Amino acid sequence: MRDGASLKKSFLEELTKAASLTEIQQIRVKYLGKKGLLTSELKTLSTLPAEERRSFGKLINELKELIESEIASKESALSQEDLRKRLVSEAIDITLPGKYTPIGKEHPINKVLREITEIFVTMGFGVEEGPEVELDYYNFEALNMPKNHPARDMQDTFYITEDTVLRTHTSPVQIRGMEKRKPPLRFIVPGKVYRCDADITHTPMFHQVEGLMVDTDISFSDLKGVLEMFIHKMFSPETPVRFRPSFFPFTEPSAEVDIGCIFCKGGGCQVCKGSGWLEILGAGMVNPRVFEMVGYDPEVYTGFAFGMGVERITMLKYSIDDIRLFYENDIRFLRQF
Ligand code: FA5
Repeated sequence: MRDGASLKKSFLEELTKAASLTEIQQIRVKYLGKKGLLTSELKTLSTLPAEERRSFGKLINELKELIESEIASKESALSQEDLRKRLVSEAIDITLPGKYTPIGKEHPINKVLREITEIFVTMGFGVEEGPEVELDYYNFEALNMPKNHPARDMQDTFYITEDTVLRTHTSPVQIRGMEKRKPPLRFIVPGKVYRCDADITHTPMFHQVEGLMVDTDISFSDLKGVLEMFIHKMFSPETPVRFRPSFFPFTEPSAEVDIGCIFCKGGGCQVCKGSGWLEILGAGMVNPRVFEMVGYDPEVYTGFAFGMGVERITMLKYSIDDIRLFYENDIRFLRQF
């Protein structure tokens, strides 16, 4: 090496070519590392005649300083360049208009389901769920509708197999709930149900909320009290309520419950077909046959049950005249609630 010129030359050439911090690091190791070129030269110092040592040592030191300072300035130049490139590529144009991300809303049916649930929960009712693909036994048989019972025709059923259906109502969860525990009990069942049915007031999938209360001394007046309280909270405290005799195989006696037409206030209009009343749910005292099916003694226990259509209640609450609007997913319609 002696004058260090060739080492300096090759170092400077390599450094000029280096395009990344990693390459610079490799050059540093090559020259200044433990086994680096300059380090090996330094090791030869002790073998030199005394008169040469001083000047050679000086040369090595100068080279070392040069290499270090060249590397440092190249490193800083590269980082600056890096930063400049990043600033350009990540630049944000703050004058561009913002991107609009629409915020979703709760579906009106879910909103009303939640409101119904909250009202019953404040009255001490629990909340139960059951399967939507249901056994014929729970959907019909245990509800006092044996095979070939004419009442089965009241609901147009989607059959999956001979013994499995898409549940046509939430009433099978009455049976499942009673099988699970002993009275006293009171719960509601919000959920989806299915019927082969479609027009402006019917859809193949809709929602019901079932209610069941069983104890040793439940009477029809308890049913009236609970439902009146629910209707007054759901609509308004002045809403008139009427119970009309009806028939369901799983309740006896049975009733259909009407509220005073909220459109014409009872005067008679197209919606209530001139009657001044609108039907909102079916209800009744639990048929003793149903208690027998779940092993409750009908001599000891009485109870009431009811089932309401959630779409129907939502349509009345918000004056909507076509049930299909709920399921067309027109955002302009859904945003209104
Ligand atoms: C029943 O489903 C009984 N399980 C209700 C019941 C429960 C009675 C407990 C007694 C004791 P119904 O078939 O009437 O009853 O249906 C109840 C409500 O569901 C109806 O008042 C109506 O609001 C709604 N409904 C029925 N079919 C459809 C449909 N295709 N689309 C939307 N709503 C419907």
